[in-house]
Amino acid sequence: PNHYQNPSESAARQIPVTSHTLSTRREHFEKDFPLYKQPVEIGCFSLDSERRFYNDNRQMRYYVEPDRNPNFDLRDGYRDRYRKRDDGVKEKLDHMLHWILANRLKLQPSAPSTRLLHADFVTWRGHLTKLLTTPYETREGWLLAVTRFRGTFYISEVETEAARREQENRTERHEEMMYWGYKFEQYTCTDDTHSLPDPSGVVNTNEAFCTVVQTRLADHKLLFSGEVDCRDKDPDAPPPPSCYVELKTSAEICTPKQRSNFHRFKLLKWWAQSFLPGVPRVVAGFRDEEGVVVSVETFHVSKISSLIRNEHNCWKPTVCMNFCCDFLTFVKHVAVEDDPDVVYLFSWDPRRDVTYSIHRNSHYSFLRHWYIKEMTS
Ligand code: 0WD
Ligand code: CA
Repeated sequence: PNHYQNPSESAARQIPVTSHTLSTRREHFEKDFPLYKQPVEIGCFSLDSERRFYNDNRQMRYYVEPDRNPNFDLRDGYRDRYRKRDDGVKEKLDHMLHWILANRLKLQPSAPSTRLLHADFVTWRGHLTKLLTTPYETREGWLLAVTRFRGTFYISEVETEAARREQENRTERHEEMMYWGYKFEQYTCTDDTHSLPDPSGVVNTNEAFCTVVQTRLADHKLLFSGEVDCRDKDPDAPPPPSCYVELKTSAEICTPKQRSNFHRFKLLKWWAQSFLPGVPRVVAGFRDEEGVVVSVETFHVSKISSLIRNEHNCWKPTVCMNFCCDFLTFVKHVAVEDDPDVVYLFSWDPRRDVTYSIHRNSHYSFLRHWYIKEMTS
């Protein structure tokens, strides 16, 4: 089953919000799979080598299928051909806000109303991925800031203290391994449909192509954006997001224990990330300890959940989607004040419930003045 449904298949669903916390225990979310409409791409944008925004697909790349056993050296160029994005700059929702302003007309319902966007939630795909995997996450908590503005809930992540420490204390080995994923993209992508990949170039992680999709999870209308690695280069391929391909690297699997861990942890993250925007394929490069890709395998997102069924005590898509759905319902109940200066900060640590706190005119505020001004006029 691909798990995308038509609206008619949905039953009336309600969660009782009886307290000021939300449980994340798996057994609470073992219910029928909620309605999740097939995501529709309503736009896209690009970020260039200096992280400048363009309301178009100029950074789109095309997938070139590699050899099944390619021997790609992922360490090549780390010292001399790597321009790393400054991860100290917190961009929050800024690129999405730019996209919304550039596409206001597309987004406004025909009848004028006080509710300007045809969306209940605006966020990054990556934030939703974190919500989907929460019932199974045992290591990293999260902080999500929510602001209700003109009827729409904007969700933007806040870096946790633990994540900040981890970022500051990365080992040289870890820094280099973060490069490997981008290097794999360079071995398998081209800028146009008629040339071959050029691994001799510079890897610049400022560059990005992002899709903007609209969909619905039960009664929550979602508008979110996610970075897309590349697309099928066949002009007759299905339209976006069905032609998109997600690229990943992972350690080579040599033992049953490694295979089980791969199924239980990595495939969960890969499934959640690609299922959300409707990306159907994940191409994985398996690399050895020296950073050499020794094999390449394609995973069809619709088949991932059946691949893992034999795994003892494994994750379930329905738990992920029901938790996300119930969290969004919780947010709607909690974030009642419609004010761009108010942030409801939702906080979660593994083995705990979700809690929240309220902050007015604080450093958590993330909606920009230029955005508020434009959307209020
Ligand atoms: O400032 C922030 N806290 C964030 C900014 C958090 C998450 C995303 N972003 C922005 C950036 O503008 C980036 O271009 O979102 C874009 C990517 O958003 P997403 O698709 O929602 O993020 P996610 O699904 O977590 O990651 C997709 C890819 C990653 O690929 P892999 O295969 O490793 O999952 O986006 C890249 C990375 O290549 N990526 C990021 N790029 C810029 N800033 C970030 C980030 N913080 N995180 C992942
Ligand atoms: Ca990727």
